[in-house]
Amino acid sequence: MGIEKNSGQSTREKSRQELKKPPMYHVFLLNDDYTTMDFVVTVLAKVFHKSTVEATQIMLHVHKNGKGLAGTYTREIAETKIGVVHTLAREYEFPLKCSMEKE
Ligand code: TYC
Repeated sequence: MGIEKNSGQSTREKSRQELKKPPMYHVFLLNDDYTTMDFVVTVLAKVFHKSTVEATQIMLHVHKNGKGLAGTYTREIAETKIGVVHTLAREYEFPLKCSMEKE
């Protein structure tokens, strides 16, 4: 807060750092034998903002193939989403897990 130091850059100029897009991370849901299909669809809808149709498609893809993409985010957001999913899963006593991979 308060008076900013003048960096010597005009308002129009942006540093290389500011222009660079942040690294992005894919968040994957992993299959298991115990988490209910309904719970996975609810998680995809509430945490990853998927429609019921898309959430169901992703859940069935994970069920058949072992893992599936839930979304792609900056590192902090990806880590937060994974934390939310793992906390919810623990609360409801499901072993549902997520993983993340740099894009
Ligand atoms: N395989 C689970 C079942 O048959 C369903 C499931 C789907 C679990 C996706 C996890 O990420 C998952 N109840």
